Amino acid sequence: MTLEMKVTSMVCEVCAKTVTNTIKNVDAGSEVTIDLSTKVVQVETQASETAIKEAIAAAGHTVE
Ligand SMILES: [Cu+2]
Repeated sequence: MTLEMKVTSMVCEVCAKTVTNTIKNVDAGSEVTIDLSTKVVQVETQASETAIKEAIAAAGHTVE
């Protein structure tokens, strides 16, 4: 399924990379697309939205 969420704390490429790696730690087969200008993160994954949001929050980012 495709999930879409906003990670409002991302400000640069390093943040985007952190978020991407965090999501891939939850589901290595996921596809992550990040638009830094809108802070929208799209994830094609088998993992649950809750699991991904919790992992992003645990990495120190703010997810809506
Ligand atoms: Cu950053």
